Amino acid sequence: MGDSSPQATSNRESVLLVVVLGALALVTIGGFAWDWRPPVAAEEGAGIDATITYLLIAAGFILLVGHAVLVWFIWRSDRGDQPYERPTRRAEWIWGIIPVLLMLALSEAGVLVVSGPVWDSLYVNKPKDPLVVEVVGKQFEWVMRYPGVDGAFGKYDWRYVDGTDNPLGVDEDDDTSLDDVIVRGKLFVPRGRPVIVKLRSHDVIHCFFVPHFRVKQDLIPGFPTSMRFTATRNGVFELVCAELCGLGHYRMRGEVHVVEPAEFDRWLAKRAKFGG
Ligand SMILES: [Cu+2]
Repeated sequence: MGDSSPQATSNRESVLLVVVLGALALVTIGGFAWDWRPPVAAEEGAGIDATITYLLIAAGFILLVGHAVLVWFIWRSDRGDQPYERPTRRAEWIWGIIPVLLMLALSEAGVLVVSGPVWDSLYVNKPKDPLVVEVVGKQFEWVMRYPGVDGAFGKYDWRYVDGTDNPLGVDEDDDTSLDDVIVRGKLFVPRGRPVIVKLRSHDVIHCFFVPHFRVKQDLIPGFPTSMRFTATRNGVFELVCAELCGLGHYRMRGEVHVVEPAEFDRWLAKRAKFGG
């Protein structure tokens, strides 16, 4: 028969705890080693990646240190059947506050410092000569609209929506809409030029997600919003809806085509205008 004294049982439990927490630590470290992100294809991507990496390392560090301290405390306070001695009130306060301050510095202040520059480039600084394009999410497709040479988008109204000829409900009596260009499923953008994407939803909540650009923005019905990116590599990138939006959610995919600026101009000029 094995030793079944309280001391031996609690030692066995401590060993088991160390094994479980050790396995957890290995999984955490493995998560860092495996690079699951697709290669970046937008200027802002590097800053967003830095923020994600920082958060993972900070959270992983806190997890590992927290568990190491936990194991140490359990080990240290394992006195068999001796009564528990409560530390002083002062010691409890000090050792309660120090981790809180450390976590605040790591998670809040650290993120502000690391993500500050990319936040500015996404939300504060005005981009130079941006291309403005409208992207509308609807069950279950992406519809893009370019403003044409006048640089203005025509008005739209839900009463004019027609699934085949006018998916966005653009008002044909508005002169600024005549040169608008509407494209379904494919977003063409020039390489190296900032793109402002005006986003709105036609029906339910969707989410504009281009993994290679590290951009993801929800589209809430009734609340038009916008986001921006500057593509750095030519190619075709996946555009997906990252918000469960109905039975056809899985097929709500599009393509982002990044091409040279001259090629983009040629492509846009060849598209049919809304006014015919
Ligand atoms: Cu969707």
